[in-house]
Amino acid sequence: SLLRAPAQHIPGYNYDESKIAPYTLLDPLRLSNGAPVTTAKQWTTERRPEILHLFEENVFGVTPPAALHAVAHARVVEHNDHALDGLAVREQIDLTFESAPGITPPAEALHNLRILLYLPAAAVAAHRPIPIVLGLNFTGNQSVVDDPGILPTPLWSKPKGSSTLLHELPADSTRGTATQQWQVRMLLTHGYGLATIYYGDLEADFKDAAQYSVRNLYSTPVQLAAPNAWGAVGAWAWGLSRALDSLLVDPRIDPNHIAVTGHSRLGKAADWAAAQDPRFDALLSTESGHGGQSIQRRALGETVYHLEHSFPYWFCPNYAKWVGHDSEIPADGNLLVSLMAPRPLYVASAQGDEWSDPKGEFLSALSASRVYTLLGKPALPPNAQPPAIDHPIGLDGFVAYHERTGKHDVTDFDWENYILFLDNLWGKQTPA
Ligand code: GTR
Repeated sequence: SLLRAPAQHIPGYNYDESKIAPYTLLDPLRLSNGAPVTTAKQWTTERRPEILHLFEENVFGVTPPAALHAVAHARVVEHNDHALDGLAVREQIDLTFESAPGITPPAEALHNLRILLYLPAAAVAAHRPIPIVLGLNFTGNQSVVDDPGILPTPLWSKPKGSSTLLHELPADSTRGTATQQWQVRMLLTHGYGLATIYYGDLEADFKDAAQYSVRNLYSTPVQLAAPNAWGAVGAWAWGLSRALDSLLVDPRIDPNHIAVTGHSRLGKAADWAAAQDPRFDALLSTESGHGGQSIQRRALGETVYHLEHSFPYWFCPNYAKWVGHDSEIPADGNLLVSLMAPRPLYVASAQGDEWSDPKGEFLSALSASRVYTLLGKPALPPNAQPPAIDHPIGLDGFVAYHERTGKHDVTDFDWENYILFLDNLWGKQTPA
């Protein structure tokens, strides 16, 4: 099923470092005309836009201007001052999107996004500005913590052997099933709020489900077929920015301390959201892998072929050009994470997730660190080596990395270190 972690070791793919064909990393500090980038201004005005454009044209597609100017109506549908035994203020907010002028979306197109927001009750009472972690969830808002007050919204599924997509309210038994992956109580007790949205509110994660996507509110079918049209990752990333719009106008929230997080395909969405939208103040990305933070030209584990074969709708049509040409892709993971600079970046890997190539993710963090250094922020030193398992590095700077024990997943270890990293940068929050 969709919720199952991918096979840890799929035969037919290379997992042997010694069998990687010689490769040269793309250089975040060299313009495509070959000129070196030596000043912060050159980075910001020349190289950064160039890299963003490479990702729009080759990987994720262009988020259309009409979508960036989306009109949304916000409505608080639920509010509770004593959620989670008094630990939290809980709020559930609906954003309803209008389609762009001149566009008539199919009747089935989605246009409602439900934000679940938890704020530490003590910080709200003390009027302290609250830092927030925002992320897309796989299994519905009701799954992130065992809280009967969470209003469930319909989830997408496709029963085995059927070709019909279902969009149905989840069973009560699914409440809190992703507690480990979200660690809501840990965040709250450390003074952080959590905002989360269900990715299926934006686009169903299935082949041939494009008619339901919010993309239809801003792009015509002809526009969606363009070689550089946005795909599902673009839609999910866009949704993160719309949730951010609503967090930024909430007077309880610290507008300068909003981190975005995501795991795996939703890590790719978080990477792409943070790359495009400088209002995200930090990126905490767990195992976003190939098409995310891994180095595609290493082709260790997942390949463009696999991504394009299984999930063509995640990317722009142009991405198919790189099938079998992993080593030539002009927009690679190290360039994607460099777009975070100079904002805090945490790259998290897992030892049992060879499919996403932990070393490739490390090399991306290391390569992007050069940009942070140019911009005057402490990051990984050029001679840094992949750290020992379960030993994060860079927690005292702007670029951190770890490879933890365990499989493709999000664990309390990931969250403990995300919190340490943010505490070091943003100041330790008063405990709840
Ligand atoms: C896998 C995909 C990975 C990753 C993962 C996930 O099947 O190959 O790139 O995104 O799904 O989202 O769990």
